Formats: sequence, C-alpha cells, structure tokens
Amino acid sequence: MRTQVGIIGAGPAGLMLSHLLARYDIDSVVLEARSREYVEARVRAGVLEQGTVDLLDETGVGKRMHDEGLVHEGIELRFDRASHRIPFPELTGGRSIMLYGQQEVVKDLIAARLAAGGDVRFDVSDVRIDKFDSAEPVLSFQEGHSSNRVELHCDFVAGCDGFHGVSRESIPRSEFTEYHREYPFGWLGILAAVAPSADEVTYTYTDRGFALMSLRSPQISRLYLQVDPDDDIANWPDRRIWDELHTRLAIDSEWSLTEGPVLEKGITAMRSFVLEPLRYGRLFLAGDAAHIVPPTGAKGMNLAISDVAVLADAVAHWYDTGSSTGLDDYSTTALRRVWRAQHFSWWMTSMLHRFPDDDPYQRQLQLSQLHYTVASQAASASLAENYVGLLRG
Ligand code: FAS
Ligand code: PHB
Repeated sequence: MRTQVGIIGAGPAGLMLSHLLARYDIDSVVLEARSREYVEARVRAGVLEQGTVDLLDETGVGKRMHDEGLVHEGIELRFDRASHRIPFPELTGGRSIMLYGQQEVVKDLIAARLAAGGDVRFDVSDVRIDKFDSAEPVLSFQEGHSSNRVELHCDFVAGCDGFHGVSRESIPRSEFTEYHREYPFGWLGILAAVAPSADEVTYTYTDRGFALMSLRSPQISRLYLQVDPDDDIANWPDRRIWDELHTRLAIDSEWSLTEGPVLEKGITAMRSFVLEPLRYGRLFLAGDAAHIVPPTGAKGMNLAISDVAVLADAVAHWYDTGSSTGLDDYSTTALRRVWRAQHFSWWMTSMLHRFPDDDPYQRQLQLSQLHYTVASQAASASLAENYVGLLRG
C-alpha cells in the first residue's frame, strides 16, 4: 500500500493535516487506534483561537462551528470575591474566541475527510514506523481484529498521535531534547446539563484553589476545579463537586451558580512539555505528540492546528517545487509559537493556582499580578492577545 503522507492519529492535528493536504491534492492515510465513536465523543478542549476559527472557515469546515459555536469577546478573572472582565476586541484590534468543543471540530473534520473520499482508518493497532531516516519511510499496522500486518509506504510520516503515542517512542533518545515541568495539581472537569451561570469563560483564584467556569452551549456547562494530582474521581461525588464550586466561585455581588445533572467527570494531570526538534528525517511531529501545555491558557488544541498548518504548507511546497526549505524550517517555525504558548500557559497557571508549597509572600505576589493584570490596559492587552492567539506567520 502507498500514499504520499502517512499520518498517525485522528485527533485535531492528524485530521486537520489530512484535510489541508487534500486541498493541495496530496494524498494521505490517517491511522487511528480508537474507534470513530470514541474519538468523536472524547470531551477535551473548548476554546478556539481566532486563527483556528479562520483556518476552519478558509478550508470549508467552519459552517457548523458558526451555527452551534459561541463567539466570546472576553473572559473574566475572579479573585478577592470580585469579578473583572478582560475585553478582547478593544485590546486586540477586533479579535475574539469561539467556544466550540474539540470533539465537534473532530466530527466536522472526519465528516469532511470521508465526504472527500479521504482514507481514515479507525481501530488500527500496533502501528510501527520504519526507515523514517530514509527517503522511503514505511508504516506498518494491523487493522481491526486481523493479525495480518499492512505496510504503508509513504514519502513522509506525520506523528500526530498525542502524548502517549508511538511516534515519540520511535525516535532514538540521542536525537532529541525534552523540556518539561510537572505541576503539583490536576483539574477535575465536569460537563453538566445546565445553562452556564456566567456569560463568559471565568477563571477564579481562591485560597482553596483554582476554579474555572466554561460552557459548550446555552444548555451545557463545562466547569473545572483544581485538585490534588493523585486524587481519585471516586472521592468526588457530585454533591462535593458542586459544594466546592459554590465556595470557590462565590463573589460579593449578586450572582449564583446553578447546578444541574453531571453528564461526565474526570481528573486530568497538568504538565508542560516540549520535544525538540520536531523533525527526524521524513518523520514530523505535531500537536500533543510534540508538546503539552496546561489547559489554563486554552492553547493545546490550537497549537496542534497551528503546527499542521505550517507542516501542510511545507510538504506542499516540497511536492510543488522540490525545495525542502519549508520542511527544513518546520521545526523552528512551529516551535516559535509553541514556546510562546508554553510561556503563556505557564504564566496563567502560575498566577491562578494555589501551590502546595507556597507561602503568604507567594500568594501576595499572585494577587498583585492579578490586580495589575485587570487594572493595567497594557497588562490586559498582553493577556488578551495571547488568549485570542497571535497572528499567523
Ligand atoms: P490528540 O491526543 O487529540 O490525538 C491523538 C490521536 O492519536 C488520538 O485519537 C489517539 O487515539 C491516537 N493515537 C495515539 N496513539 C496511537 C497509535 N499508537 N496508533 C494510532 N493512533 C494513536 N486543550 C485545551 O486547549 N483546553 C482543554 O480544556 C483541554 N483539556 C484536555 C483534557 C484532557 C483529558 C486531555 C488529555 C487534553 C486536553 N487538552 C485541552 C489538550 C488537548 O485538547 C490536546 O491539545 C489536543 O487533543 C491535541 O490534539 P492532537 O495533537 O491531535 O492529539
Ligand atoms: C473549556 O471550555 O474546556 C476550557 C476553557 C478554558 C480553558 C480550558 C478549558 O483554559
């Protein structure tokens, strides 16, 4: 079997890459370990940067996002029992964000690929990458319950298989540098069938820890609590979750949190991670396979999309001109935005969470940073331009 680009992973990175390559008439095959139902149901990110919204529109997959997504023109920061709004358009020359679940983006991309005759294979197993340091890399895998191995010969391999994928494990350790930071807390996230209690995404800093109010639709709320990283969701019955959310989100002005049936809950670890470089011969890494950010900056999915936007153009340039300049520059170009998002995500996380080993001085610094961020136009603009996403290029 042969294709031009073999893609491992049908998350936002792999699917968007396949979609972008198809617009250049470049063939690809996407290999996904999970079922279509699983990847389309996996609840993760919720915030699309302006650049992601624009790319979905430019490439013809933005209709349902505009029909069902929610444009948001700001976020709120809560501390000292008061809420402060950061307005985006005024501070970023008119840009905003879109609230639209990652699983909806995945559904739209899968539908677009299959409608265009794209080759997306679900339920594959034991994907292996060989000869990626040659001009003829080979992927091999098993399909469904078959024990036969299928070989996929390609010109390029894109490792879009997330943090626990096979791509990064296939690279000799001597070839790469890892940067990482573990955080001493996790996020407990719930999806609740109740109208959001806040109009906009609201981040809260309290002595008891961080909390976040977000949403997926006028009927579905998404909320998070900072918890111990090793905590077990079994320790968090719905009653305890709502009680803690009420406590952390409380403000002195007239406002209340509305509860509703919890549809889903889980605890996610928090880490920062970057692998450098992003290229190994004909193997290119993109998205969570190459980097992870704590979700406080709402960057994870957006970074995955921006990586593959760069990679698709570079691959197309090679096929069109034979020049490898785009491919040679891919890692440097992508990492520039990755490190900006790393810093912003680390900064938001450090400002808004209680650290187990912190002290009163540390907490005063956090409160000073929060007060300054909402009081200074320059500081608010800095947060806003990072949040809506830096302009491409
Ligand atoms: P993904 O992990 O989405 O996709 C990788 C795909 O590869 C998966 O479908 C996987 O099944 C497949 N795969 C893995 N190994 C394979 C193999 N060996 N063979 C074949 N396929 C393989 N980001 C935010 O911005 N906001 C959030 O609130 C947020 N919450 C998150 C919560 C959780 C629990 C997690 C894990 C991540 C969260 N993220 C969030 C980050 C997340 O959105 C990622 O940044 C985004 O999914 C990255 O997309 P991909 O790089 O495509 O990786
Ligand atoms: C979400 O809506 O899931 C969300 C919003 C903002 C974040 C993280 C997650 O920083």
